[in-house]
Amino acid sequence: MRTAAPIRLLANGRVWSGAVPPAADPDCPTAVATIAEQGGRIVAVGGLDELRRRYPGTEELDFGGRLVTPGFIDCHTHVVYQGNRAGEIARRLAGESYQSIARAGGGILATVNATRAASMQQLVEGALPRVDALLAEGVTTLEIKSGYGLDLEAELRMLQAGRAIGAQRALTVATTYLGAHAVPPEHAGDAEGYVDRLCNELIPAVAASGHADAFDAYCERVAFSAPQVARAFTAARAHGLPVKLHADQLSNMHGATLAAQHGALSADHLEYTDAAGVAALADAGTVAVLLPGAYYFLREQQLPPIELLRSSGVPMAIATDCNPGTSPMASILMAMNFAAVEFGMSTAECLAGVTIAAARALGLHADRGTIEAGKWCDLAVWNAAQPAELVQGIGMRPLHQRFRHGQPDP
Ligand code: DI6
Ligand code: FE
Repeated sequence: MRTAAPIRLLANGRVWSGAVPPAADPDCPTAVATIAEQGGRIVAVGGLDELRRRYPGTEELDFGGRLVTPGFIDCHTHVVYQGNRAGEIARRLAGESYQSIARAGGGILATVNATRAASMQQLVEGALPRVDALLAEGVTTLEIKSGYGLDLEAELRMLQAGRAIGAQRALTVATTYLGAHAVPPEHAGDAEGYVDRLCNELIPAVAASGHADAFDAYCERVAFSAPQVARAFTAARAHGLPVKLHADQLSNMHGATLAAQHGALSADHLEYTDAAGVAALADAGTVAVLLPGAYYFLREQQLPPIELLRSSGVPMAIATDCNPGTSPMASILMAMNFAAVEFGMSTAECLAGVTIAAARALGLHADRGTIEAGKWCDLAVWNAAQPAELVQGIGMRPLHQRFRHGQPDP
């Protein structure tokens, strides 16, 4: 006979559950509560006395009145890559644009060359310091994109590296096949030919491998046009991969509308998205993923339409976009701080942005992103009394402890 897993009471936390939307919860209120955990799941949230009566004789752990939030979710990263592009910062500070560096063979293609030359093990080892920095800030779910391989073998190696990272750390990894990130060198000047290959060979093979949970594309003048992305999205969805889009980052390519038309999980960046794009996102239920690290690092001037997204009820997620070229930032707390300072997002929006909205951007909101019975017991316990401290500070290392599926980090 199998015995049920024991129940544990995680007592005396100052809990921000994330279950109330930011618009209805602008002050991010917390309540002292106890979380009952069994088999990695939350089975109840309530008062300690009540839960002691309901589950007598169970093990108890005391949070000492610390702030407890859902484990953070970084829903847009490129942490798997090889090489570095540190040389580009001097060129950009001297006035060269990101687009012109990309056209001259730098940018994404520079990382593609280094990534193609790396083994799966080298990719994992290269990514782990970045991943560990995110874990040290309470991240329990991490999206990892491919897109620096661009041929079948190298893309599969990147995706498998993502899966291996999820196996080597107490972490859920969602992998995304970023097959339309740049036109690979073999197809230079022939984006259409590459998109044909993507639709006919690469997407079917990657989908069949089971190594990708979603498909992503970069819709930009330096990357792919809206009609090219539309073709790739149609193929991806036909092969069972939900889609996401790097949309309207550097120019208004009507990417938000395109993403919404394809029922995308998320449209990401959105600096140049117009009112029609926001309305399309709202209608489709597509999440807006805001990436203030890239905005900061590229010294962008065009702010994403935050007020319009807010008033239209589009869920807003916040992610690091951790990548070697445009957002070399492995800090989810810094992304939240930038979202507040640069984009004017409220504390409640910043918190929701890295929890429930981020879960939604990955299609994983049914079982993570809030502290509620039935969800995974993924928690971050903070040396803080109130959520605003997490948004306000920079470099403060406020994490006390992380719980993933009910298990505390050692
Ligand atoms: N995400 C991306 O994938 C591109 N920009 C962004 O914000 C390019 C990343 C790179 O330059 O490597
Ligand atoms: Fe990105």
